[in-house]
Amino acid sequence: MKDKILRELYEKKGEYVSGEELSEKYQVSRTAIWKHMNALKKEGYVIETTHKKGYKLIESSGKLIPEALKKDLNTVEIGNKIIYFDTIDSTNNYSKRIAKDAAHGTVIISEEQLGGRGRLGRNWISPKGEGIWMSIILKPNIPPTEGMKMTQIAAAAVCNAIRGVTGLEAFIKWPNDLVVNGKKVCGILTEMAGELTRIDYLIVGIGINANNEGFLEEFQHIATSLAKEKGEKVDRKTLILRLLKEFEGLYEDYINQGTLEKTLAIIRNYSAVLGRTILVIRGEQRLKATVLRIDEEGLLEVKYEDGKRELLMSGEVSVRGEEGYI
Ligand code: BT5
Repeated sequence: MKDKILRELYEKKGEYVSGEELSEKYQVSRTAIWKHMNALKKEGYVIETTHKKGYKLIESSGKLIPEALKKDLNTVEIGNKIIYFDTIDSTNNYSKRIAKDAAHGTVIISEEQLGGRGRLGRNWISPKGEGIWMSIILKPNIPPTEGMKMTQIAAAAVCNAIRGVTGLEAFIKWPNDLVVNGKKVCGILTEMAGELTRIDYLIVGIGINANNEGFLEEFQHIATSLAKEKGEKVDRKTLILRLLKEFEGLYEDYINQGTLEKTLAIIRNYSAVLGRTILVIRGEQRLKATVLRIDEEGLLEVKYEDGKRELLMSGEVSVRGEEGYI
């Protein structure tokens, strides 16, 4: 009920909504409406109340609720439907639960994840209200072998969005991280379901440390947030809107042209690894290598110390800097 009331207030933001009308529409008492309004105020919404006219939403609480986002969203398909949670296990897990029946482009956002996931069963720390924890459900007609390209499209879109909105110099640490000043600000987890020859759906999970203030001791040397690097808070809504727009542009380009050209241009231009010496990590094994190029499929070509060359696929390896994270 509280959500329904919030939606009503949003639709008429800046105008009064009468308590009486709400109570009739939803068949609840005016006292119940008043209690819900108080609960919303406690959550940070600024709601003006006058005895005669009713309730007026002045300011949202900075939460990423769909009504607030959709008002300014400038995409065709991505984000047409936005599902929002205050808290959830993981937006990727939730996406999996609904993906079969969900429309292409559905976006799932949560203020907090209690079981946020990274690759290979690793954890992703997702504190409440601080970051952008979201997933996009995609249903492209492409072979499963192409699925991993979505990670690169997402990385390029996040990179452009961070640069455009914050002015920070974000770089892409192949294949799925974004770094600012050598530390991780974003991770991407792409998951897929389907058969050998056909994708049922893809889920692109994106975690951005927007306004995180502190990190657990164990992550302090590898993780940072946009706010920490910029010295001021970042408007999460503006960043998401830009990200979805950038993502849709690059995605459509790939689907229509069949090439990753635009995405690759961004990935190469803002690469944190091209031309550098890195460590290639596969399970327990760590090998020093020089990064030669990112090929037309988005694979990373490296040259090991013994002269051998290899094309790395994104799913199988991690890369690190020789000394630090990158
Ligand atoms: C990733 O994995 O970087 C993918 C992260 C994807 C998170 C999004 S949030 C929305 C969606 N729903 C989910 O459940 N997941 C996606 P990986 O490359 O495996 O990196 C994971 C490692 O990053 C961890 O082992 C930590 O060392 C580190 N880490 C964990 N939380 C972090 C954070 N908030 N910021 C920076 N590093 C973090």
